Amino acid sequence: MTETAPPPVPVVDLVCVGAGFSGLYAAYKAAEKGWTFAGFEAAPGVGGTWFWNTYPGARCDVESIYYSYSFSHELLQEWTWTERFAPQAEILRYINHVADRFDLRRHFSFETRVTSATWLPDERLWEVTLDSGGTRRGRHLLAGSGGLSTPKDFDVPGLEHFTGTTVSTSRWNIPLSDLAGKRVAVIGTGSSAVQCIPLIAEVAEHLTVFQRTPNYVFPARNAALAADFVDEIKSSYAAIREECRHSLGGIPDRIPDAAAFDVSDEERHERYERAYERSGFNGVGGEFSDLLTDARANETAAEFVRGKIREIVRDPRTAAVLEPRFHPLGAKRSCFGTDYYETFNRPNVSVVSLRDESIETMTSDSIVTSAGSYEVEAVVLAIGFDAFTGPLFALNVSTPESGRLQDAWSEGVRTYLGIMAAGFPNFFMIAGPQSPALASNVVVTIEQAVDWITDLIGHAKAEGVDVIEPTVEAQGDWVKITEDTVNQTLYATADSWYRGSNVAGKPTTFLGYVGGVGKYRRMCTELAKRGYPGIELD
Ligand code: N01
Repeated sequence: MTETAPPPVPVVDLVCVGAGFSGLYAAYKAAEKGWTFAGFEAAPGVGGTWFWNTYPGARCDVESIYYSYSFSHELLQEWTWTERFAPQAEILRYINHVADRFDLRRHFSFETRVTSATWLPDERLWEVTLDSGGTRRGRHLLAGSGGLSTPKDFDVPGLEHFTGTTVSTSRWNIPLSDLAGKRVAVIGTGSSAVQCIPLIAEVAEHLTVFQRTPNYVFPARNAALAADFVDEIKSSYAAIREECRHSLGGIPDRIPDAAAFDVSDEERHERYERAYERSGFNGVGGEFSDLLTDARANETAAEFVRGKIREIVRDPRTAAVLEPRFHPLGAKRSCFGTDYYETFNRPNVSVVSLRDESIETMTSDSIVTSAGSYEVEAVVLAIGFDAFTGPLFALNVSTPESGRLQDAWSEGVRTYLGIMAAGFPNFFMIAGPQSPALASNVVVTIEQAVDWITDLIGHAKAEGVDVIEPTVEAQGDWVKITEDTVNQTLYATADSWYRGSNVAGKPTTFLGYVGGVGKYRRMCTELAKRGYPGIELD
């Protein structure tokens, strides 16, 4: 009997990493264009971030009627959101619905992680290595791996000594009831912590919150969506979504009509009160035109929030610890919670300021700080993500000429439009670093990026060329635009994942374009119309 070699695996048009919002839409577009597509997803199901982030209270702080796809009129009409801010489970149901509705699952291999991606210059294609042992080749490589999908390492010594329950918000894997009756610590006070703290407080015997930087937390004012409101939205969904595409942050703009000091102190306070009731990203932080550009103006809004904290939190010492004083309002992501500050009035909740006492180590049953020791039975790590570059570097993208992406970016991120990188042909990041993803309703950024990338690939195909790469000059221009834009704002003044400064040793580059999704879209569309200057087609 003669052995026959297995048939060669065909080269696909697009290899894509991730089956979240990005990868699913890329698969949809590829199918629409008749291109072959091979997607790889480490999780057993679709959803990306929304598959993994199942901690108690997880929900999106962008309103559900905006935080969803806009590419299909039928989809917009048939899906009905039930709450102003959708909980994680509902968003995951939605993403599963989309995958089924458009038959997208068949394009993906699940429980399959891409461990490296190598450009083969002679063949002019990418070869990805999979943790299942195989490889796959494609003409173009798309990273739909998300910006907030690689959990940050806990950079405090001693966690390995702790013998109680340890769980991280970004990989939550226990029922909340496992924390019932226990002495629990939550480390971190970002968006994830703000959402889970009130729910953990309800079941824990005692909850100690270890806070390094107090945040500005606004009441989310989540509520069920009334049927007539949903009907009204659906009757004008197309127009609403078009407005989002041309906005600043991917939700309808609420253009401020005044600067903070254009109005009297009384009027300013009244307006902050109304904005506080409204909540959302168009709340207090969006009330005046100069809140993100003028530190004095910003301080009026910051002090308003501190006043709210003093009103809500009964113990003045606790209130003082919770008052945000170390960065301007909005310079790092504001948080939206339900009963967050009220939770600190509970007798079973206390807060430790890590600015006054730092964590030195952990023992089998305690967190030891410079001032004392806190006995706990469970530790919840809500310490955030190695944003944008973490997921990209995990792909070990490399070319023979440029080496690995992490080496090319060793002194900071350099992209063209947050989509491509010079030296890495046919490699496309969906909602990547230096795109508007960081400061926008990310679904709007994702749809725009996938549309633009697939148009560009279609253009190259039509021209009969198969290598697409931005020039170093065009990339330098884009990096400068992102820097000049952010340097006009207060974003540049705060340490956070926005700048990479939350991860030890990570070069600090601002990881987003903050000029607005509308302006960005216009620039990208103009470049396409002009035949993609700044990109070499070969
Ligand atoms: O992470 P974070 P997150 N010791 O980086 C602290 C999106 N999101 O998962 O500020 C002690 O914001 C850290 O302190 P500091 C959203 O875009 C959205 O909460 O670095 N503390 C901080 O308090 C968000 O911005 C939603 O001083 C340590 C916290 O941990 C992004 O995801 C919900 C520490 C980390 O906060 C990330 O949010 C959830 C240490 N060693 C997430 N290391 C919604 O849509 C870190 N910290 C509602």
